[in-house]
Amino acid sequence: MPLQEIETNLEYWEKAILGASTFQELERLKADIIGKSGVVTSAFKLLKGASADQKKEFGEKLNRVKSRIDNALAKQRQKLEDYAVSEKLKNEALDITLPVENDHFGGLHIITQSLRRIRDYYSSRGFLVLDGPEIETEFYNFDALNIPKHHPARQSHDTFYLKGHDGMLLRTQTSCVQIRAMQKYGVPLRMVSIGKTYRNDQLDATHSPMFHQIEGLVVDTKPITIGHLKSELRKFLEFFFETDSASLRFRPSFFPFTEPGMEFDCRYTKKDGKLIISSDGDKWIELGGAGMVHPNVFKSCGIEEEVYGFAFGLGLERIIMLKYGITDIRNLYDTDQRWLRYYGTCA
Ligand code: FA5
Repeated sequence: MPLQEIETNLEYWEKAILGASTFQELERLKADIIGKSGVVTSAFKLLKGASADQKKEFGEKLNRVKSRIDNALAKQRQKLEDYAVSEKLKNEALDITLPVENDHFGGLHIITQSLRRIRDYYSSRGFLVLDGPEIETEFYNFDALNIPKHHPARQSHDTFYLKGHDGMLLRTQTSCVQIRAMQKYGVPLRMVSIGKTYRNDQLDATHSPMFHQIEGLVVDTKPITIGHLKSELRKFLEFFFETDSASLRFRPSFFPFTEPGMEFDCRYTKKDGKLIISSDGDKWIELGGAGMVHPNVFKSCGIEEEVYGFAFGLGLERIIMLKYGITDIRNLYDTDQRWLRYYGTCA
């Protein structure tokens, strides 16, 4: 094809390229115009026998034509690719309005369900429901709780310390939130905190290196007694275990942040292999620790006036296990769908 004809055809070819609706059409046009035996390629070949001046003049013109064809091809290729992607996305989009094929919906884990129930219970009774950091300082986890350095109680909590961060640790108890709360809100105060705690305990049927604790604290300038503590714990256990008669007993124990300190047990009975919390029970089961707040704890929170208070702490997993007859704490962290479904965690 003579060069003049090539130049006149240029716009026509560009239009054809930019109108191509498939990759095949585009490839065919490319082959016809600039492919091995395409018209433009053939015209280049004709230049071989031309004079130097002709080579220069026609060569430049042909190069210009080729470059416009290349541009048009690239532009249309991009357009077709974009279109293909958007079509693919459109076709692959999830239509969430379609009915699901089975009825296995997700659900809240039994720990989350219990945690929320307990928070709602305390919040409806006027307690502040607070959270604290899981990465704590030695001050909040130990010092302020009257557990000085080298005190044996520090060793009894097998603590995870943070490498390279002096004095930072994963909290071993939620009692640190007591301190933060007294510092922030002062007295009077009624608070609970439920959250994760960590200890370097060997994983077995009743111990996990990560578990949840429930912490409660009531402080006032008016006298508060062990009687108040006992009544508060009884109310909570009746609520949690859904019984109208829980019976509690205290046994002396030692927590450096309480004076006196005690552990509390609850009466239970076994019926058809299930444990029932009831004041008619003939056995006792240990549930947690409690006591009257030690004066040194008030001091470390900057409280100088005469105040009274009690505190208690228990393990969430342990009371869930008792309530639902779960014999191995590890089941709570496994992802066995049948187990989860059985305990109402997924439908
Ligand atoms: C404490 O941690 C005290 N801070 C509780 C307290 C609060 C006492 C306020 C007095 C006043 P203790 O180390 O006993 O106490 O732990 C409390 C509960 O956490 C235990 O009764 C148990 O139910 C649970 N617990 C402890 N270690 C583990 C573990 N490794 N796995 C699961 N639960 C655990």
